Amino acid sequence: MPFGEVVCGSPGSGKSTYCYGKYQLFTALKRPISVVNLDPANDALPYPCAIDISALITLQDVMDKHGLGPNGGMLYCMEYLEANFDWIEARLAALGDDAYVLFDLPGQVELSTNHESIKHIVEMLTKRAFRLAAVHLCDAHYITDAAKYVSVLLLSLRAMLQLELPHVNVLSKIDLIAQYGDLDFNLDFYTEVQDLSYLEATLNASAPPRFAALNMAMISLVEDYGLVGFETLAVEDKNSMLTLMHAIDRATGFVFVPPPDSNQPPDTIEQHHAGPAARPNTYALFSSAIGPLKGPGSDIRDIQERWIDAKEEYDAFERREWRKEGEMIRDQVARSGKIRERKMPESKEAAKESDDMKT
Ligand SMILES: Nc1nc2c(ncn2[C@@H]2O[C@H](COP(=O)(O)OP(=O)(O)O)[C@@H](O)[C@H]2O)c(=O)[nH]1
Ligand SMILES: [Mg+2]
Repeated sequence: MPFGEVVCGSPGSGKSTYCYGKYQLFTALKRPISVVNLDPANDALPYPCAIDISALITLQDVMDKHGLGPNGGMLYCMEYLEANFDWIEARLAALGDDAYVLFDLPGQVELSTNHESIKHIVEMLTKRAFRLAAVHLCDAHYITDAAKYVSVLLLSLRAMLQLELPHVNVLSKIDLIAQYGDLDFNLDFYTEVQDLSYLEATLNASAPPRFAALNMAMISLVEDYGLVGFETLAVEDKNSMLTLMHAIDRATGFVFVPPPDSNQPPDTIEQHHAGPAARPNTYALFSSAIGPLKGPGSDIRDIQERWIDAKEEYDAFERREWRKEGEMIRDQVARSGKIRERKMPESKEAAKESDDMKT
């Protein structure tokens, strides 16, 4: 049973960078991963791409052939992909049952909020036993302005209702948040979306009074659903990537899949002969799935400290650690170079000896 993520979000929210970051992380963790580029306008892909929509259709060709602009062309490409679903289906099947697939979507917001093609493609994948989660990236700088924050909440809610997948909303580029000045509230206010009525004063100050009631109605709508919450992401930070990975593994159900070499209590893994993704793991049901997320950066207060309250101290600490690591690697390289030098004369002598033997 393949697992995967539908990575969506507005242009520039960091989707392709995230896919590359996750590719590197999973490769280091020795977890399988394949990235599928579904953005026909993506011409410089940062990651090694398993399937690329450009092999089927490109935005430029569509625009030239049908006289469409970039937005209309993009919708055409998605409809074309939907109509040719067998093209992508065959390529996904070739990745195998234990694949983990990231779908890098185009940034046009309507694709994940009201256009039907992506929704239908997702439905067809789910029917073919794909266990998917939507990972919706929103640039964290929007939370610095109350009105923009409300629009991000509505956008996230709309994407959740449209895609009908387990959904993980993410405030991306959290490492840059301190650049935009002080936040009105602590980070947990924005990520937990608990009591939005506190935004009233700020919203009313920034908009004409007749919009006040509308703003408050929208806020209470989001609160009533109680669905929207956010994880955070700084793509270069390992702890941040790992915490997000755990949250997504819960959403997709991957937490129930034991790693191949895992040391589980006896009789908790059934069907030992089956591939890892096909074995139910009773132990994980009780241990990992319902327990709190653990590890550095899994508490939002840690993230507040890392990226807002004490960013400079942490940055300086990390720079020192990197320097130490760099020096260690340099020493190791120098030492192994010396060892090789010592070995070289021996091997020359050995070569001379064997020449003598031949003559
Ligand atoms: N500082 C920082 N920059 C990021 C992060 N993620 C993405 N970016 C930058 O944001 C820009 C847009 O990213 P990209 O992945 O192309 O966005 P996409 O249009 O959603 O695919 C690029 O310049 C990235 O380097 C992050 O976590 N931190
Ligand atoms: Mg992109």
